[in-house]
Amino acid sequence: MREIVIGGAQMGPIQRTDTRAQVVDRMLALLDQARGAGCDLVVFPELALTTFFPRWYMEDPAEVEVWFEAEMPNAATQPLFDRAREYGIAISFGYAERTPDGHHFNTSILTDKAGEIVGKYRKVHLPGHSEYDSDRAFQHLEKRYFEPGDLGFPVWRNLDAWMGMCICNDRRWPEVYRVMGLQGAELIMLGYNTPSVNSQASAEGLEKRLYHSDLSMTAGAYQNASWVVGVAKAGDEDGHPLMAGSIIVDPNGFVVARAETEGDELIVHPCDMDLCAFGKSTIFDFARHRRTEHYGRITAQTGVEYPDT
Ligand code: CDT
Repeated sequence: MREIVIGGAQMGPIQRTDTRAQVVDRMLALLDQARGAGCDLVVFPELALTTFFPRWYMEDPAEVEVWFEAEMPNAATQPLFDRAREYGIAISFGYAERTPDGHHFNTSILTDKAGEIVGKYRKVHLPGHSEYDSDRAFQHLEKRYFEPGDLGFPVWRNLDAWMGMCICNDRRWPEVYRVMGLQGAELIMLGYNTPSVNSQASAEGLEKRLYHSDLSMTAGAYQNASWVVGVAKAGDEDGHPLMAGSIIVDPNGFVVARAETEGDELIVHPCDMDLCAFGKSTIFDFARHRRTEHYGRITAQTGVEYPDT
């Protein structure tokens, strides 16, 4: 048995005026809880350090830059790395990254139990648009503020398991899980900020969004015989609701832990990485059953191309 006790550290809303220090204090409180629960690894959401700023249209580059981190760790996040190292807990969290040569990515990092960064992922599937869209009820400007990730979907050996990451909208694309599955991923971690609808206004709309989130992650887990941990930033950010629904999914596609609130909440499950073995060796024995000669379209084209009639 290779058990990793995993904590999904869902975060409630972060308002535009909240400081990094306030947010890191909340993350430290979740890390304290995780220590009490015996966690080996804690997964925080996408863009965990700030409000989901891509909802705001900004033209002034200086106004944009304040949401980005030029280094990691930095003064604001060092306490998180220090506490994680003290507790011997590996962590993963998302943030907006500005590289030394001026590139901007929606990034997440993974540490080992000594607080050293062992993995970095930059979000590949950027939803939304890049210019102000007056037809939209709300803006979603990830394409304006970020470049598509340039690191692919690597996996790393950490805590005696193969681990990979993706971010939010990535979770809806089966290719993402498969590329990591083809590298033996046993655990896929992701954070998300998914715009929602007020549950009082539309319970049905919220139910559908939660279902699609579950469906994407449970399918990715089952079809690649991998654990999947999906962690939300949730609740009302300056009048903009984000859905919750953080889950831990086992390699058979079953949800084994689920958040019940829209606030800061830790979900925990002891995840045995050896549970991946049966699916990987039998049901989805890729080497024996995959027929790549028929999959060319997956990488050769993006949009739909109908056959000539
Ligand atoms: N952050 C993120 O990727 N959110 C998307 C919603 C985009 S709606 C324009 C998601 O797939 O959850």
